[in-house]
Amino acid sequence: MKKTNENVHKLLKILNDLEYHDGSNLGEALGITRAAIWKLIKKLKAYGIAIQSCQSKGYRLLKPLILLDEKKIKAAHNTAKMHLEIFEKIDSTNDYLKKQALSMQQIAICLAEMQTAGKGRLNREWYSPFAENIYLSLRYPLTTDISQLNGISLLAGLAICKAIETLFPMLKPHLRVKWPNDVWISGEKLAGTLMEIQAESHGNCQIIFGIGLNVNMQQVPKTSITQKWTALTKATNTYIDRNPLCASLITQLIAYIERFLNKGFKDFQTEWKKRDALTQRTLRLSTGTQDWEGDYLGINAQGHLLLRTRQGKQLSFAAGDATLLKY
Ligand code: BT5
Repeated sequence: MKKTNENVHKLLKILNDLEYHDGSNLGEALGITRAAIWKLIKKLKAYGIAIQSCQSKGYRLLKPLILLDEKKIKAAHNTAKMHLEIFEKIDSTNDYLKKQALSMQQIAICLAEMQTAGKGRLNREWYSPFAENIYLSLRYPLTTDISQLNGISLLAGLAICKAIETLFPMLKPHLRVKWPNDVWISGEKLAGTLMEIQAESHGNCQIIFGIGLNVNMQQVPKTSITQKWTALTKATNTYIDRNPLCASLITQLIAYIERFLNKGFKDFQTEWKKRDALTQRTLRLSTGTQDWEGDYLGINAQGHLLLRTRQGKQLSFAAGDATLLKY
């Protein structure tokens, strides 16, 4: 686990013009040796960054690459209330916040350029390549009793949609939430969320929202993602600076949590319905121990999924995986 090296920031700022830069000139600009530049380049290549090396001309970045930048992300927020950390490489941003014992009064945010053990639900893997996507966790201290938090995990997907459409209004008609924790564009997974709760002995609890949002990812090794996926770059046809998006995600997530604390999940039901990817679909619901098939009837005021089975029985589920069936 380490914070992003300042020299990596400086080097990429120069290479972002996609022109060749000679090792000695780069060394001069950064105040380090040519050998140190070579080492940085080697590290970036090992992270999967496409850099062309040419003995006579130097180094050239093949695609633009803007790193996460604390100043840009913080500029949009009241930072007194917030503790923000950005890592170059970490196991899991959610796990990091779970291990930290920060003041209960502060909202804590952890971002990383890459995760080596990014996780989904039920210990599934979250594929997290370097500097392509957003891996963000936000911890929010609560004094609410856990029994009052029904449905809160569904907020993250709604907040992601809102954050994206604020910056990319043309995507609004295409963004969908898929119960319980996905954001989809055209039936492909754009983002996944993982909510974890830690209860404290004196009745307080910490809630950690983890967001994995595909931004500039274009290709993945064959076996790393086991379902259809997409990324914002595909939907917008541009390279996207992740910094304004991170700021927007933080703003919206905090706003949605605070609205939930004031009004409860009921207040989000209409919004969920508008964005629901499962409306009028037939699906298979797997709980891990059993599978059910039937018609989707929406979600209830607790955020539970409602299903009418083929036998006409109505069931509600607090957790599970939903798969669309084509009939
Ligand atoms: C999720 O789980 O969708 C929750 C993902 C949460 C990831 C964030 S990243 C920041 C924070 N820190 C963490 O360690 N985690 C959170 P689930 O519904 O179980 O979906 C997992 C499945 O999604 C995998 O089995 C793959 O099929 C698929 N998947 C993995 N990586 C993906 C990616 N980058 N894009 C789309 N799908 C992916």
